[in-house]
Amino acid sequence: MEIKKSDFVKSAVLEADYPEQLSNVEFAFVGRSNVGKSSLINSLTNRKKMARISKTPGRTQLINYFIVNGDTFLVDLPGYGFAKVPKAIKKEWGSLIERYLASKRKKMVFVLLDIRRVPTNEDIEMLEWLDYYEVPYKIIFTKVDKMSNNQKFKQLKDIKKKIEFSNSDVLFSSAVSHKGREEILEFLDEAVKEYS
Ligand SMILES: Nc1nc2c(ncn2[C@@H]2O[C@H](COP(=O)(O)OP(=O)(O)OP(=O)(O)O)[C@@H](O)[C@H]2O)c(=O)[nH]1
Ligand SMILES: [Mg+2]
Repeated sequence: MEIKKSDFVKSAVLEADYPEQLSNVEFAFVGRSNVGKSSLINSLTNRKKMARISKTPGRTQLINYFIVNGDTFLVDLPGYGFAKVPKAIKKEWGSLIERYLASKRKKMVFVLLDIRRVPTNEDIEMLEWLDYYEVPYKIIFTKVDKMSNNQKFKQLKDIKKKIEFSNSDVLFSSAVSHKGREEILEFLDEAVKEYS
């Protein structure tokens, strides 16, 4: 997929706020705060700040909808894993994400994992949630520019002690060097065909 045009659509909390579904499947990005969700959306769309314009500072946790090529939504979901967040906010985050996952929308989720970190319990819970709600997902390892190939393969071995996957089944990305961008765009094309 070549992304020729992209725009911010709206922020949403409740399902009633989500924009009306398009015929194409939508792609949501989940992962720890700081893993690079917004940066990846900006990299894919070639927009420097699009996924940030709508970023509300402070406590508000919103689902941000973007549309690409007029026919496909990219959905930026709020990150998890902030150590200092009060319990009430964590609960709010949980309901927001769960409502989205449980919704009947045709969706495919990208789970972003920082290649330099071993997945946390929250990452593992996210994968279990996706299985539970039967949402198709794909793992993308981010920030690969921070590691050499050797380090990368060693790190993948450690990560596999926590979660199961095969190297050929996951994607790799750098929002800095744009490595992996083409593969992800190709994947979007295939997924639109498969899931729409
Ligand atoms: N080196 C490197 N830095 C990255 C990459 N992707 C993101 N970053 C940096 O990581 C930080 C967090 O990126 P964001 O895109 O804001 O992360 P996020 O997942 O959207 O975070 P939340 O919105 O808080 O959930 C920023 O300083 C980015 O510049 C990458 O591929 N390589
Ligand atoms: Mg973000």
